[in-house]
Amino acid sequence: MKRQEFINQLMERANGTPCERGEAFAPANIALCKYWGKRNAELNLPVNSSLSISLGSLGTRTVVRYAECADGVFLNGEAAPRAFSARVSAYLDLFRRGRQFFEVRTENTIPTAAGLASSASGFAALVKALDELLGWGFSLCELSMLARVGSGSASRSLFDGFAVWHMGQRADGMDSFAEGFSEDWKELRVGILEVSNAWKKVGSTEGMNRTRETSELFEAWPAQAQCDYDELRTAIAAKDFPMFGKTAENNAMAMHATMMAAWPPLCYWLPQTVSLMQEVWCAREGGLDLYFTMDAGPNLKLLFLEESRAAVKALFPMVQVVEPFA
Ligand code: 2P0
Repeated sequence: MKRQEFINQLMERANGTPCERGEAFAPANIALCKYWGKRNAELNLPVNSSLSISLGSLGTRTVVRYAECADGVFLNGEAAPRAFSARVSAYLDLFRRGRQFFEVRTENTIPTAAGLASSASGFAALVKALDELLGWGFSLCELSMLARVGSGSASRSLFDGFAVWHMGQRADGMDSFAEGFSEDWKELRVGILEVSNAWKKVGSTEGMNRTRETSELFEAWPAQAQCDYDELRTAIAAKDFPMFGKTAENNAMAMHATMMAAWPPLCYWLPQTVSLMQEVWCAREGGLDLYFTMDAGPNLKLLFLEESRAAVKALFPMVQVVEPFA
């Protein structure tokens, strides 16, 4: 099935009222059980379910209006880089009626493309804004499927707190959507350690495809991810922080292992990434309840509880602490 057919199928359910403009915010999300590998690249259907935590007020705010004779895409107040605009316009193509154009103004409160999941908050904010502008009146489940087509991880950015993205089984992707879940964890903290905010050389889409096609270790990934997904759900329900942290960190390391075994090899880490990881391990040996996760980039996201905040701050003075359930 083509992307356009999938969208058309969903659009048959639209029944809202259009507006002159649409505006929305969506949070960035950090996967604790990662999405890595597609069973269908056209529809962004994953080989495993994933689970994430959203970052509260860190994310993307987007305003969409109609434009006269061409799309205008703006990022943080300036004309967006060509690759960024092209990706947004290609996505808008899925929804245009005739010669219809859009102005998209998007502001990020997180570095773009530094592995801080800004394509996730970007596409999630865009579909929410389009829902208002074009009057679809969709549910969050339906919006998550639209966001998924833009970028897989965007499906999870429709929600605050914890979210799961069900991989689904159907070939048409109609059962591959995300949803929030009711558990919260007030004491949970995410600490962002930025190593670099440079644009990455190999994007996630290419990275995933290369890993799936060439990495011997990838065969083991879907089963491990399913296992980690189940353990994280159990750890969250029981508020078992050591189990939660260990599972998330191990899941991230396993994902990176699959990439390193790809050809050409794929390593998103920089020397400073590795030294920060070693500092975390050393602090943990010293009794600090501290774990990390990492996405397709060099930055670390620390996982800890409020009670460890002072110790974490002392160890990493540059850490940006996020309270996901504030
Ligand atoms: C995640 N990542 O679960 C994983 C962990 C990166 C590492 O989802 O090809 O930008 O647009 O569907 O969503 C990044 O992948 O990829 C990502 P596409 P996306 O957050």
